[in-house]
Amino acid sequence: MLLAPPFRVDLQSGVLSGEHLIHSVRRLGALGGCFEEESVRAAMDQDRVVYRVSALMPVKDGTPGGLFFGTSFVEPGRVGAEYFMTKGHFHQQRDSAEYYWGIQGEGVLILMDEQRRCWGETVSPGSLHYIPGRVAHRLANTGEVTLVVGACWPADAGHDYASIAEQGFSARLKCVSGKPALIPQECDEPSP
Ligand code: S6P
Ligand code: ZN
Repeated sequence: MLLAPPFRVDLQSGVLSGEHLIHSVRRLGALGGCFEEESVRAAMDQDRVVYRVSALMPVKDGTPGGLFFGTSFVEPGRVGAEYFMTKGHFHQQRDSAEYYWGIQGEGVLILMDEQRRCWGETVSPGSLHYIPGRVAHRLANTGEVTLVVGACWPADAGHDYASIAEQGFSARLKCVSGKPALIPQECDEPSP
């Protein structure tokens, strides 16, 4: 017996279709404390969409052995010098890894380990990114069009947003002289 596929992904746009899809949207108004220049963010249009996520969740959230598949759409824009970006998270199950791949646009995947060492990988159509467990991750759009990125992660990974809300990432991605630069926010070694 041959069955039609229950889900589809448009390979050009990253748009998912089928059942078990969850759609979420994050607007500037829901991203208080995320960007360095909070007063600039607060003065902008709070309804402006920063990013959307579509996620295919064919099993219950938390199912061991299951997989989720998603597409993130991050809009172009900046808050001051800082590019529009996702909130970012560690996985609740710290060992859970994830794949990202670039579909459209230009951006940076900002990564930070538990020692708060931060680095970035440039994202572009066809780029493939393995995010190991115990590494927080966030996407920033450094281009002029919507950044579209695919993702696949364990259904029991969960999301720990609280650690990032409390401490943030140790570096911020800013536009410096017209180009993206990852600017450390902390000294590596506190002076004695
Ligand atoms: C899930 C995966 C992505 C993000 C999405 C939005 O593990 O990493 O689907 O959820 O990019 O980012 P955030 O930080 O708001 O969940
Ligand atoms: Zn994740």
